[in-house]
Amino acid sequence: MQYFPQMFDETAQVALLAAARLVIADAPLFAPTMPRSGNKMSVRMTNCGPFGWVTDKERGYRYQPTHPMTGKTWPPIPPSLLDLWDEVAGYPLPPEACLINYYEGQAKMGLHQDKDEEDFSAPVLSVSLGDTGLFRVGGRSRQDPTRKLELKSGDVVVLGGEDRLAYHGIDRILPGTSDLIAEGGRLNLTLRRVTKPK
Ligand code: MD6
Ligand code: FE
Repeated sequence: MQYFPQMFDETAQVALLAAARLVIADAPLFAPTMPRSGNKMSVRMTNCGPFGWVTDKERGYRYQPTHPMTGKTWPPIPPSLLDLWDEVAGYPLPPEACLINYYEGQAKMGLHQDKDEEDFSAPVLSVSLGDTGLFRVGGRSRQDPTRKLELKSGDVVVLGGEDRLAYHGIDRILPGTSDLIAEGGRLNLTLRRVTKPK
């Protein structure tokens, strides 16, 4: 795992937030549900890029080229995120999906592995905006010990190599810790490769 605190300065955060708002205007945040149980996740999400990560009770976790509610293709990944990928991913092909998670209030993300991609040789890279998130990261077994990290607005995390399949999650957010997002809350944008290169 690599951690780059304050990779985006305030000006860059404002610009990335504006880009994220444009994505959300075209591809509205939706309330994902867990496979089988159908329980609602506490985050809302959307995507940009050729593929988006979605989940629902009937069909479970998957990537698909269209928004589950509008049926439209996802908007493109903002250029600043493609530049970030070129700078830190160390992978020759561009990201194919950018998942945008929005946390407000008590929202959290349980300990998980990102393993719905065909290719684990590419890292998964994330940018945080808005309120601080309490991130927890462990090892490749759910039982491995975990450590905590405060992800602040502008911070970047890369899970690659040995840690590509490390368990991680968000315990909670700290409301009121940033004034970047006027309505409060936290956005996390994760860039991924989805397909195996031929
Ligand atoms: C979050 N992040 O920060 C959740 N996944 O809200 C992730 O699930 C994540 O930060 C893969 C790589 C980096 C991440
Ligand atoms: Fe993840």
